[in-house]
Amino acid sequence: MKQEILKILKNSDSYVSGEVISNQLNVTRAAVWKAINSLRAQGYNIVSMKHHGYKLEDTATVYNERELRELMDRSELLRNVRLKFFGEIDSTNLAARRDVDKLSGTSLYVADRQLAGRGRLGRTWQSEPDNGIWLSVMLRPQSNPDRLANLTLFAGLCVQRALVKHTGIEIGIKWPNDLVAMPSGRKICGILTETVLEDMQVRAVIIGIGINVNNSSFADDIKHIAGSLRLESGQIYDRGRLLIDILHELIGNFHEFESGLEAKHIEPSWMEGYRQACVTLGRRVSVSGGGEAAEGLASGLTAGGDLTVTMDDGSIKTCHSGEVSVRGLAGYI
Ligand code: BT5
Repeated sequence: MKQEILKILKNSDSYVSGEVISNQLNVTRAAVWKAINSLRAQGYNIVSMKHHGYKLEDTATVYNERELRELMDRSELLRNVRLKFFGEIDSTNLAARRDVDKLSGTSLYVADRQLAGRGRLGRTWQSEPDNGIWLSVMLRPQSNPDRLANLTLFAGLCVQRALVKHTGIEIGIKWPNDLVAMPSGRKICGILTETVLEDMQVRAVIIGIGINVNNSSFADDIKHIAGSLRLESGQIYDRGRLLIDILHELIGNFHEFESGLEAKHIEPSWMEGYRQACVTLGRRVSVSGGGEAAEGLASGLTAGGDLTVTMDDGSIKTCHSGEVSVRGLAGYI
């Protein structure tokens, strides 16, 4: 019944009386009142006025499975994508992993809060409720695993494009795939891509994306590096609509990524776009991983997405994402 009441309220610009709703649904006024209260508890902003009835003010702050499903169903591209929404979960990447053998096709996992959000190299991702987009997309590309090495860069580029289009904020990519607001250099988004293999064949790829959207503050240990879309622009964003734009960019362009995989040794066409968005290139960096950190200049990006660094001793180091940590010397970038 809640679903039907929402439909009635969404279709009306003005107040709808309890009597009209109860007649239309053939239920008592008390039942309508109870359902309205339960919808309010779920975050729907339903106002009531004596002698006029109920009105749904806006759904921008509502972030749940019902609203997301409705938005996805309006899109031809997303209609057939499976959605699992969690108020709370350990990690959306782990939720996807648990489904690898159970489901086929493209699936989306979204949570309002993660209790064990994961970063790369065993690090943690802080995922407080109400303000962020914590999502994982599970895709099933037909490819050989080493060809997928730069998927994580491609995902970063897609999310960067969607965020720039949606918010107008200047956002750059810190190699390999942190999205940072410019010029502050604060980290708005992190991406964790995992490949699930079976007999050296790709069973699934899970692209986990964490975006600080409406956060107004952060825990002490990350407050010097973290930023949010809201802190950059002063605006509050509708997480559902933003998420849909991200999916359009990512899933909509995935065939471009896959077709680039066929052309062996040839740089994929999207790589130039990545280079342009990458704020690490041309900066001094410190490279660490399996040894002492050393400094140099981030000088280029290979067709496979590796970062080349001209070290201060004149040698050239090729950095693979996941194996090294590249820290900018001027702030976080
Ligand atoms: C990342 O790792 O940036 C990848 C983060 C991926 C998170 C998504 S959320 C949905 C999906 N499910 C998951 O469990 N994970 C994915 P890395 O480059 O290792 O960065 C981690 C570091 O970023 C931490 O060590 C902190 O310094 C910092 N950090 C943690 N939480 C942050 C936040 N909310 N905003 C900005 N920085 C944060």
